[in-house]
Amino acid sequence: MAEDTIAAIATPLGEGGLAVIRLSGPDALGVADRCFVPAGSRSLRPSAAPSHTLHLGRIEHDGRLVDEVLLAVMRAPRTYTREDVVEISCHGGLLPAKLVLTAVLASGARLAEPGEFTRRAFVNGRLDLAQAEAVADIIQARTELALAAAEEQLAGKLSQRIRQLREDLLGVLAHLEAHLDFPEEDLAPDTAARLLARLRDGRTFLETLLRTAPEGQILRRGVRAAIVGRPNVGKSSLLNQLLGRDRAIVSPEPGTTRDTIEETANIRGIPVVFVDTAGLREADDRVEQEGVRRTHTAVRQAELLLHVLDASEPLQPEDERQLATLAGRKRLVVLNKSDLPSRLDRVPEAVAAGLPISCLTGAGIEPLKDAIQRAVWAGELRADMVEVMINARHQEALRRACEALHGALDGLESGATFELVALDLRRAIDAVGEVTGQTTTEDLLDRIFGEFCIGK
Ligand SMILES: Nc1nc2c(ncn2[C@@H]2O[C@H](COP(=O)(O)OP(=O)(O)O)[C@@H](O)[C@H]2O)c(=O)[nH]1
Ligand SMILES: [Mg+2]
Repeated sequence: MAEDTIAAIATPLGEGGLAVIRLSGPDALGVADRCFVPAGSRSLRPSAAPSHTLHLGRIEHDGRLVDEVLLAVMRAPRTYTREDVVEISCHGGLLPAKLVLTAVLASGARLAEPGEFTRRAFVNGRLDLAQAEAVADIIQARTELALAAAEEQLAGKLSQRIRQLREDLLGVLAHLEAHLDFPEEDLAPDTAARLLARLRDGRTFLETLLRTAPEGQILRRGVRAAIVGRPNVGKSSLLNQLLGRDRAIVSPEPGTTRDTIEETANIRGIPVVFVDTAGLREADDRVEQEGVRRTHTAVRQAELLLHVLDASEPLQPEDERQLATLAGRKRLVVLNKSDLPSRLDRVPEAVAAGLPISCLTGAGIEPLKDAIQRAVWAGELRADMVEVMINARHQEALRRACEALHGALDGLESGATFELVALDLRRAIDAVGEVTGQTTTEDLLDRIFGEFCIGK
């Protein structure tokens, strides 16, 4: 258990109805006693109050009133951090929250580091590492599907399976190690077969988990999709249609969009970051050249391209050039202005298979969203998939675990010494344990919790 008491503003900075200042540590109640004056003569000081009770009063600093507040007393161990926790709700707004925090710090608390509350929850065994990461995912979730996945992870769905796997592998290791101690006894053939089967099951399970990684990444980070095409074909109009609001300037004047615009839209539960680009043409003026340069960057970084063509005009040489340049990329060809008579004839296959839409009438936008979903999401959106969606860190650890397990299996099958097999198996077990934090290092914890916001 930590020895010092930490404090931070737990709500976003800015104006609002309420702001919450959170304290955690062995002296949380003592700190509260020193700056909180309960309302009413018979009210209890925080340190005398029962757990999980709420108290009206005021925060004072140097004898002066700071703000009228509600103070929640939560005693260890049934708290977020498993330490004594005090939460002070004051009036929203930057100044009240800052001054209450100042009063709390002057009363003996220390300013918390980013993620330090959640780190304490982890260190004190309230959450494992995958669950702690889920807290950050919940805060950052941009679609309900992403949130559902993060909530499942916080509830421990992934952790349970990882722990089970680790237990299974530890069981096999125990067998091997017992045998190492008595090398003169041969392993009974049926025992050997059973151990092999358990390791193979473990490997299959790891491979299943690893297959959820791309979707897990998508839900957490979103997918980048660049909208490209010649000027005036309707790229900015398409961005606005996909967002359901006017974000980009639409104009009959070619070259209106000079900078790239990025916005996240919820496409069938998937957060898609759409980038409206300036177009890929040769530009003469400086600003437009810079716009074109940024377009190239956006195209390079995108996982999906929406290539917009104007169906009310014949295909231009510039369209054909771009179609050829981007042929190797994951892309959807979109035939805009389908409300006008089509003048696209004798077109290449990629164009013939394009999706007709009209940004003017909204026709074809819903089928386009379906096509975007299919293009970025390999499988179906199934509820049981959402239960375990590993993140990039889990993926890296589990890939190492899988490799080590392959080694152990090869060893067993080819009759390598048990010492070598046990070595591989131990590596696999350690790597699996990294996911939940059963094996961990201070560096890793610094990295994970350093990405949290202060007050979480
Ligand atoms: N008729 C018709 N006009 C459109 C459609 N989409 C865009 N436009 C018009 O085409 C022009 C260029 O649109 P804009 O979105 O600025 O194109 P961008 O240069 O590719 O970003 C504007 O005058 C739009 O109103 C459409 O589906 N039908
Ligand atoms: Mg534009």
